[in-house]
Amino acid sequence: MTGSPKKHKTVGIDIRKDLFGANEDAAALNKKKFREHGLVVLDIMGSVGTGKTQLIEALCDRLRGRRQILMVAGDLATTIDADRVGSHEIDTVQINTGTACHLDARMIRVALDDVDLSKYDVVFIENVGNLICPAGYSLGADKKIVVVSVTEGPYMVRKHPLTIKRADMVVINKIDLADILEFDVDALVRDIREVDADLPVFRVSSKTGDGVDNLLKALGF
Ligand SMILES: Nc1nc2c(ncn2[C@@H]2O[C@H](COP(=O)(O)OP(=O)(O)OP(=O)(O)O)[C@@H](O)[C@H]2O)c(=O)[nH]1
Ligand SMILES: [Mg+2]
Repeated sequence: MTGSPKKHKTVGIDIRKDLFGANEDAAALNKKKFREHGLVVLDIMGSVGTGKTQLIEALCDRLRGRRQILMVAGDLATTIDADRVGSHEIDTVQINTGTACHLDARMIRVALDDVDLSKYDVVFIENVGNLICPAGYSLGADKKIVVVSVTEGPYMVRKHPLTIKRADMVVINKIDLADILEFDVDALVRDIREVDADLPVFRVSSKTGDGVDNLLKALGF
């Protein structure tokens, strides 16, 4: 062979680093803004139908007159959850994500850009219903709360250990249905303990109100 060898260029692109790195930066900015306004911000995630909205409604009812609340609803296409929480005289901001299975920090920034955050003490963010995508995206919230419920079957925690690992709290919801469904709540708690022995776990029925006051207390309200 004659001539100089061809030059080859190899570029390593770490998609995870680029994507998640940009999100982490945006989340840090959100966090700074939330701190400036003295807000408590909770990112509530969980599979479809575990009771995220019902839990937020229960928390809002108990905080009525004590805290000014804003709810941010993440949903692919509808305003159903925002309307439900709005019917409790709570201000809401809807984010329709279209095809995205999670909220990200930039969406939160854009959605809250023209909102006067000084009016509020607490922001409940309801993430898009699933147990996979939301866990990887920080929003700048103080806590990530994962809601699992007894209607999803016994394997949710074992199948989604990473989501549990990234949570600050787990709510086991719909405990009012545990006996009817012959659901072993203690076994689910053990599964959670396997992933993180110290993770705070709350047994709640957002419907009957059981355990909601305990959760509020743990949240510092
Ligand atoms: N029995 C019982 N039903 C509940 C409880 N919490 C929620 N539900 C019911 O479960 C269904 C789903 O509740 P949602 O609050 O809409 O659940 P979600 O997690 O917000 O659902 P998506 O936003 O669609 O992901 C509704 O029919 C609720 O009334 C509970 O603690 N006990
Ligand atoms: Mg909902």
